[in-house]
Amino acid sequence: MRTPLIAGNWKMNGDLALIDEFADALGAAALPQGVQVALALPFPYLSAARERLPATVLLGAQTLNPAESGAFTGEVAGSMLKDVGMTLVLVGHSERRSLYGEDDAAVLARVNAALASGLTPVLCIGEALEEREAGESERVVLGQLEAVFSELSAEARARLVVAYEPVWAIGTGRTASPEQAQAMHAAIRARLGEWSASLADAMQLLYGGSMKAANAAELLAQPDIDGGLVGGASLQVDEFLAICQSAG
Ligand code: G2H
Repeated sequence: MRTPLIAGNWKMNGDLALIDEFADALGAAALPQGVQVALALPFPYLSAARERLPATVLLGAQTLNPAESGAFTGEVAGSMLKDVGMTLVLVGHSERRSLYGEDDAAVLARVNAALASGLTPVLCIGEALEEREAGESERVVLGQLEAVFSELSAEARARLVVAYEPVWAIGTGRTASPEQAQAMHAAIRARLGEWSASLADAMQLLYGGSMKAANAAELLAQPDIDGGLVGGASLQVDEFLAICQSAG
């Protein structure tokens, strides 16, 4: 059985007051047994969040630079994230791909940097609306998966988490139906199975794209959906906790 994982992605939102709100609520509320809970936060808040949030809440960043160190003004290395207690990092989020030009090669370099620093890369893949409408969804999504997985060793592949985030459902309020999401998750798992049955069996596959308390249970009930990558709804602690409860 795969452990469910609910990961909040605050994007460029939040402040210290919100971290304190989460610290109070996540400390007091019994998080559901057997559910991993994680938050991917803006860089400036990572250390404070690690100090204030319970150790059971995994923390991470939303991107990293592929280099180990050096003259890369404004950038952050994986080792720095590790140094301040991070356990995971998002890689290849569609906003990084579309707004900052991160192509498959850039995504692979970041996955490798995360792995080299001992972080869990949460690899985000997903198709745009035009690609879905053209019947290209599976080709695009599996292509993004292959661009990374085909370059990794068997040992490295097993250390990733994959998040399927249809771009047309991100921040739009438009969610993939449970059937649409399940179909793509099943296709991703089947492709992973071509590398290794045990890899496919163990891989945590998250759904992302306007997941909220009202639709989480139905999505999470799908056999190949093991959790969620939650954007907007992760900024309200009650909403986020309700999603975590639905995963239990
Ligand atoms: C997809 C998701 C979280 P939202 O980007 O990564 O955001 O839940 O706001 O659609």
